[in-house]
Amino acid sequence: MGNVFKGMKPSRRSFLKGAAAGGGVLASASVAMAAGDSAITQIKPWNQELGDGVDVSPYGVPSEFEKHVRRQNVEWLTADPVSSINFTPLHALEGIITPNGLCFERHHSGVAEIDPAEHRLMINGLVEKPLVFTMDDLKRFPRENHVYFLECAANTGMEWRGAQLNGCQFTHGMIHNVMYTGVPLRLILAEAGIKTAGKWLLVEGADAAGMTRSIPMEKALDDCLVAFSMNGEALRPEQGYPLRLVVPGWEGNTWIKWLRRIEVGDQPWHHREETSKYTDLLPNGQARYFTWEMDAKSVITNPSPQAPITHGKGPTVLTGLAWSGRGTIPRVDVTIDGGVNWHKARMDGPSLSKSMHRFYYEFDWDGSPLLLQSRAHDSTGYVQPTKDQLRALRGENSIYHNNGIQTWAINAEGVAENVEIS
Ligand SMILES: Nc1nc2c(c(=O)[nH]1)N[C@H]1C(S)=C(S)[C@@H](COP(=O)(O)O)O[C@H]1N2
Ligand SMILES: [Mo]
Repeated sequence: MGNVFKGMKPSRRSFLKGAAAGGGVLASASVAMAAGDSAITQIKPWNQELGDGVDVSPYGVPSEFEKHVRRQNVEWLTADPVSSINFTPLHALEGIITPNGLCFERHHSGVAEIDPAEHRLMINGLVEKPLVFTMDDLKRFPRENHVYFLECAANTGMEWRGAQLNGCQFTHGMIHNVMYTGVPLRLILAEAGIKTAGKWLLVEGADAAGMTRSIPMEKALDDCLVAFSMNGEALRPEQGYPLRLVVPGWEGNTWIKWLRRIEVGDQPWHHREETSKYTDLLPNGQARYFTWEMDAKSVITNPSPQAPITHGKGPTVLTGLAWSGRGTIPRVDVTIDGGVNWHKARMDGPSLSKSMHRFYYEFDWDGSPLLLQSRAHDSTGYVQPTKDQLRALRGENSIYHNNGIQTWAINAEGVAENVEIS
C-alpha cells in the first residue's frame, strides 16, 4: 500500500485489503467505514432539496465553507489601511495560480476607482511623437499571455531579526502569481519612437500617490507588459484596473498600477523620495540601490502554522512554492529533520520563467517532532541561502529581499510553528 504515494494507484480491492490489514495507508478511512460513518449513512438536505438554479450568482463566489480562505492584514504593521498591505493565503492554495480575489494588495494611497473610458496612457519625454492612448487604442496592439509572480521587496522583511510571524501567509504572502494579458511595452515605445538619448523610463500611476518608478530601457524593451487582464478577466481595481505595468522577476514596487504615464528620460529619477525608500541598508551603513531582481526563494505552505497536520501519523503530503526572478526552478530540496537529510522534492505543474513553481514531498510521518525546510535552486545555478548566510552578507538592518530558508517546527500533535535553527 505504501506505493500509493509513488504514483501507483491501487485498485479498490487492494485498497480495502490493505486497510483491513490494519497497518496500511489511510487506516483512518477504514475505521470510519467500520463504524458506519454518518456522512455515508445519513440523508443530507442537499440529497433531498433542489438547489439554486443558474444565475442566482451571476458572478460566482467560493463555497461558504471556504470563507476562512482570505487575504489578511497584520494590523500593527502599518498605521492606516489606505497605505498598507495584506497577505495572500498561500497555505490554502493549490497549483501555481493565485485566484484574483486572493492576490495580496499593497497600496500607498488606497485603491483608485477608475472609469476605463476616462483612462489614458500618455508617453512623453525623449520620444519622436508624444502619444496618448485610450484603452481601446491599446487593445489594437498585438497582445501576449504570460504567467509571472509579483513579490513585494518587503516580503519576509519582518523575519530579518528572527522568527516573527506564525504562518506562511504572513511570512511569505506578499506575493501572487497570475497570468497576464497585455501589450509588450516595446511595441508601445516603438510607436512613440525613442530618441537615442532615451535610456530610462519614469512610469507613473493615476492613484492619489501618483506613484512613480524608474525603469531602465533595457528592461522595458525586454519583457515588460502593459497589462489589462489577469487570469482571463479584467484587472481587479486592487491590482491596477484598468492598466498596470508588469515587470517580470522584478520587485513589486516597479509594477506601477493604474498606469497613466511613461516619460522617457536620459537618466534614472534617483532623487525621487519614493525611489530611495526601496534600498537595502548594509552593515557598513551603505545602501544597496536598485536591487530589482528577486532572488530565488521557496516556502513550505503545508504543513505550516496555519495548516497543521491534523490526520495523525502516516502518509503526509508536504507541499510548497518556489520562484526566481531570474528564470525557472528546476529543483527544490526538502528536509524534515532540520537539514540532517535532504530529499529532492517532486516538481509538479508548469515550469515557467519568473513564475511560481509547485513542489511536493510525500512521506510517512512517524509522529515525532519535525523541522521542515525547503531550498530552491534556480536555472542560473543560484541556491537559496540560509538566513544566517544572508545576515552575514547584509546584516540585520535590512527590510527588503529576505529570501532565506524558512523553518517550521512540527510537534508531536502536528502543530506547526515558525522557528529558526542554525
Ligand atoms: N500606482 C501604484 N502602483 C503600485 C503601488 C502603489 O501604491 N501605487 N504599490 C506598489 C507596490 S510597493 C507593490 S508590492 C505592488 C503590489 O501589487 P498588488 O497590489 O497587485 O499586490 O504594486 C506596486 N505598484
Ligand atoms: Mo512593495
